[in-house]
Amino acid sequence: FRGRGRGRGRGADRDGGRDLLPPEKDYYESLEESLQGGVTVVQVREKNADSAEFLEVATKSKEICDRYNVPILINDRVDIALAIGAHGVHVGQTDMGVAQVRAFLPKDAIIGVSCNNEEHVRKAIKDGADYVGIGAVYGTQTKKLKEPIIGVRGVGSRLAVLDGTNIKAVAIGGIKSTNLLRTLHGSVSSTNHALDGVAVVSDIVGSQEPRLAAGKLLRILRDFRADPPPAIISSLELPAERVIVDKVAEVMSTVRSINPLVHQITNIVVTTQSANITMALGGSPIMATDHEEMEDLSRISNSLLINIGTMRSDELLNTFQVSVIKGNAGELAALADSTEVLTKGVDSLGSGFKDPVGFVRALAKKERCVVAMTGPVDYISDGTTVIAIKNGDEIMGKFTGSGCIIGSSIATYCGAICAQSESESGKLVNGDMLLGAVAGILALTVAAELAVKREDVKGPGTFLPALIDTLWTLQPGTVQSLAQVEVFA
Ligand code: 3NM
Ligand code: MG
Repeated sequence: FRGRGRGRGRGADRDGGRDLLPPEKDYYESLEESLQGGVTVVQVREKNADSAEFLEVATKSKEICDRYNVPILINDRVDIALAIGAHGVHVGQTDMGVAQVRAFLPKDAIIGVSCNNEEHVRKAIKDGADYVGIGAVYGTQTKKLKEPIIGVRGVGSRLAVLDGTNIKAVAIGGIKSTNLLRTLHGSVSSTNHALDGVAVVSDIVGSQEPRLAAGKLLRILRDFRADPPPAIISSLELPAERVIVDKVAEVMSTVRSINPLVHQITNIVVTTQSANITMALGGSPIMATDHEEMEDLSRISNSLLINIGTMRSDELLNTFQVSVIKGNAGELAALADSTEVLTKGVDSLGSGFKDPVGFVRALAKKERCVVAMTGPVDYISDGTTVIAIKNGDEIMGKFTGSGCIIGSSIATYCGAICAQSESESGKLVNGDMLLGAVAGILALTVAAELAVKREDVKGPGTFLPALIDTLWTLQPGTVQSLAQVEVFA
C-alpha cells in the first residue's frame, strides 16, 4: 500500500488514523483512552501500511479493544481480519464486494460498506451488508474523497432506502462534537429514519485527550437519543387563531423588555433599514460582517440573521442548523427544486403555488426547521401546522428590501424568545421559533397597513420612515385587534 500510494504520488490515501495523532501521542494510548471515553466500535484503517505493519497494529489494537469488550473491524483487508479474529470488515465501493467478503469470514462477522449515494445503499441491501457508512457528510482532511460531499441534508434520502431493513447506518466525514447535534438532527429521512451512530476519526484521534473527545461525542449522541430536540418547539395550542395572536402580543412586550441583540449579516442595500426596523421593534442590531468578530459575537448575540439574496443557500444549510428559513415563493421554490414558481431577480413571478399550505409544510418538514413564505398572504410552518397571515399592503412590494426587513423582524422576535427561553444552551432550537416567525411577520404587516394610511405617506419614499415610526409605537393590543390569521392544523 505504501509503495503504490506514496511512491507514485497519486491515489495516496491518507492513513486516516495514526498520522492524525498529535505529536508525542502514542497510538495505542490514544486508542485506549478513546475506549475509556466510550467509543463503541473501532475500525483499524491503515491505508499506507504494508501487511506486516498492518497486522501488528491490528493485533495490538484487538488486544486493547478486547479488554474493553469493544468490537474491532478491519478496513478492506479480509486476510488481516481473519488473522486476528476481528469482528468484521469494512469495505469501500472499490474494494472486494460484501458478498465475497462474507464468504471468507465466520457467519456472524459484521460487514459494513461505505455508501455515497442511494444506489450504493440499494446495492448494500442486496449484498447483505450489516451496516452502511453514509458520507462524506462534510469536508474532511482524513481521506481523499472520490465521491461528492453529500452534506447533512443528503443523509436522509440515503437512510430512507434502508426502510424496512434492519441494516444499521452511521454517518461519516468531518463529524465533530461541534456539529454532531446538527448532524443527528438534520440526518433524518422524511420517513423518520434516523442514524444509528456516527463514525469519527480526526475529532478523536487528533485530540490530545481522546477520552474527553469521545466522551463528549457520546454524551451528545445519548442526549439526542433520549431527548431529540424537536425540529420545532411549539407552545401554540392549535387550532386556535386567538391563542397565536395573544402569544404574539406577549412576545412583542418581551422584545421591549429583553432588548435582544440581533446580529445581522445582510446586503449593503438594506443594512440601514434592517438595523432601524430592529431598533423600532425594541431590539439591538449588530451589523458586523468582519470575519474576526464572528466568534465573539456568536457568544453574545441572541439571534443571527443571514440574508442572502441568492440561491447558493445549499452550502449554508448543509453546514449548520437554521431555526427559520424565510423567502418568497420563488426563492423557496428554488430551494425545494420546484419549478412551479420561477424567480426573476428578487420578485416572484406569478401568484405562487397551487397549494402554498402543502408546499411550506412539506419544505419545513424536509428542512427540519420553520419555513416562512412571504407574499400577498404569508405562510409559516413548522412541518405540521401552517399559519397564514393575510395582513399587509401591496406597497411592501414597491420598495427594495421589504423581504429583508421581514427577516430582521423575525430575527428580532426569535432572538427575544431565545434569550428568554430556559432550555439548555447548545440545543438546536431554543424556544418557539414558529411563534417568533409569526410574530415577526404579523407585527411588520400590521404596521404596514397602519403606516400606509397615514396622511403624510405619499408613496414608497415616505412609507418607509412612516413604517419605522409605526413600529416604534406599535401596541400589542393593536396587533391583537387587527391580526388576520388562519391556522391549518
Ligand atoms: N470515509 P474524519 S470520510 C474514512 O465518505 C472516511 O466514506 C469517508 O474522518 C467516506 O472524521 C472518511 O476525520 C474520513 O472526517 C472520516
Ligand atoms: Mg476503503
